[in-house]
Amino acid sequence: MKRLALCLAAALLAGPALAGEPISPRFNADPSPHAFKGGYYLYATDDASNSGKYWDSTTWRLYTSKDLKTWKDGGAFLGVSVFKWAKPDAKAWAPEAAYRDGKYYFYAPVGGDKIGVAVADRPEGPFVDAIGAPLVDKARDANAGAEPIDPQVLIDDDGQAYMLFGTRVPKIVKLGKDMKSLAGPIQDIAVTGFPTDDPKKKYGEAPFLHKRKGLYYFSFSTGWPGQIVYATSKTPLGPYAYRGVIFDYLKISTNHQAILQDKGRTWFFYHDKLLPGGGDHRRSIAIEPLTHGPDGTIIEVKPKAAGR
Ligand code: FUB
Repeated sequence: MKRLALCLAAALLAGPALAGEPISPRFNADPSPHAFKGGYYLYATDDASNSGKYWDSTTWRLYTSKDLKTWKDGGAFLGVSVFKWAKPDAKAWAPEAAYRDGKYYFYAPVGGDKIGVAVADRPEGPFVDAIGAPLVDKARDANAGAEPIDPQVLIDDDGQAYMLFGTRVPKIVKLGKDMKSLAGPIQDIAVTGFPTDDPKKKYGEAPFLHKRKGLYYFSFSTGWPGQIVYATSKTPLGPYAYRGVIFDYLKISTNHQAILQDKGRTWFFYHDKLLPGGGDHRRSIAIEPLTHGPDGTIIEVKPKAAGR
């Protein structure tokens, strides 16, 4: 028994296998995966340093990998303290990162009402506040919505960057070429064609936009608890037409996905209650392959991970 426990611990420390196993023995959530500099960088909410009763961590975590299988813990690489305008105990929620013109940008939801942007020369930092003020501020910006959180950035093929964010009403805004300014109004994203027989099918949080074969895929969680569903459009600003479910409800209150396209393959990142002691505020990130049908439909992801 002791030997089995030791083997399990060693396997976790050595790095989990792909397909549904937690990427780390440490709690983490809200994946933001990127292929940067020939490696993989996964930015995350820190679920190990919160109170266990709420998502009140004030730092973000970074994990790196060469193969998506073995992940190295890069630690608490950044905290809300980098933003001098943030309260010291402001909660650090689902982050995002992007690369442009030799710089790495980190989009940080701070305190539930602001999104900051930090910049670095390397994906692991050190990051500094890029503008000395929030990029989005609920109290300052028209149509920022009730809760400007969960930023996600897509740089389109024509170079235009879009940032999505928001709870209950999805928002999208063009970013300037500098990646640290808004280049237009914050707009609501319209989704049409939700199934009328299921009132729970509506936008909740975790907006994510990816593009495949010229089609824009907008995925999101339907709420608390939430399914991950998706809608498509031929234009980034929408309107989007509902297409179906990517990932079913979890036995925890939040569901939050990210999609990574790299080297001809597509990966679905999510969090769930996967480690002993896991739960609503003690989540773990895992990865599954994502596949499409011949018509572009996304095939629902059904992980076989431990704990399911
Ligand atoms: O981690 C805190 C919040 O939980 C995130 O911002 C949401 O997307 C949900 O996953």
